Amino acid sequence: MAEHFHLNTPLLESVGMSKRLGTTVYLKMENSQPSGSFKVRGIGHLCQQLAGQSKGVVCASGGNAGMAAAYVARKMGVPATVVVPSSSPQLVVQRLQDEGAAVKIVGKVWDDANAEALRLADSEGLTFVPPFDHPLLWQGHATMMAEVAASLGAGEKPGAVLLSVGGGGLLCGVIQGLKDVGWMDVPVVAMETVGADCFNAAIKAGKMVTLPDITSEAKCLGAKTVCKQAFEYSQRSDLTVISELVTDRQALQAIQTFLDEERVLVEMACGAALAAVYSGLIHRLQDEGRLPTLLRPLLVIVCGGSSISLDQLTSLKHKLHTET
Ligand code: PLV
Repeated sequence: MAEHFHLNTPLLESVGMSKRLGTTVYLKMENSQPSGSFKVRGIGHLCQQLAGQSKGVVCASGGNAGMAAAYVARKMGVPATVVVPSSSPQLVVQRLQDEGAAVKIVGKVWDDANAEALRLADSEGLTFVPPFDHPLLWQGHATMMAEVAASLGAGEKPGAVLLSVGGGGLLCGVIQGLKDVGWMDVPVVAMETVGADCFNAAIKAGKMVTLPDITSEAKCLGAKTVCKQAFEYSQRSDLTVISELVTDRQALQAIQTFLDEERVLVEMACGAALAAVYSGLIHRLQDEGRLPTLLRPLLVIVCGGSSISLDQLTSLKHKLHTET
């Protein structure tokens, strides 16, 4: 079996973003992973540890964790079942099936699908693959930061890391990776969309909270409750985690600008992070003194995502411009 399933992804300099921010912006191109997102790092690692002798894996997903589970399971020769909520577009269901997974559509949002996946794991004896809440996932995601450190070379260190938060697995993995390479003092800007903002809501409340519903179009950020480890990191005084929100419209605008400037199409979950640069939020954080004015290079995790196509982009444009 392969040593691992993920690739060492390119670290690209973005001319357009660098020009906007007045500092170098690096893009960690996780969209170019097999299965289309960073998820294969953590899920590959978890499955190697837990699913070797498995009669099958089951994963509940907004889409991308499922894509990674299906890919890894196919490579391991193990059957995969992916449970998605009805909010996942048909194109995601199709891509999961093309990847060889059996797909079940259960419930309205990810939390509903997850309850069904847990039930199936129990009743069918399948290995449960969580999309964001497991130390093995964070360990797998952490490899991203070791790669960035190697690509940047000695002496160069990012001024901040920009990423998206759904259930918080990527955040936990990146923080773990920052620890591993000795960059604990690097602030992390954690982005969500309004309506898929469980991390921001927990920070505001000062405790873990469960959102009543997911109303954002960034369905892959749509966990109602953030994982406990992510919340705990946000409360620590030796780490800087800045939680911010953008609207769906800003995330959509960011996808389009990114497509134009970088010629890469990513989904809304990723657009949330990109929007921090394009909407001027990073500048605002600098003005407010929450990020240094003379920022060292900004590292953007381009988390990717399969839940997008030109048709899907067009339908999002119609939906978000006519609704309000
Ligand atoms: N998506 C999860 C959880 O959905 C999933 O099942 O695929 N960027 C992309 C493209 C993602 O797919 C996700 C998570 C994230 C960012 C956020 O990662 P997290 O959940 O580890 O914070 C409900």
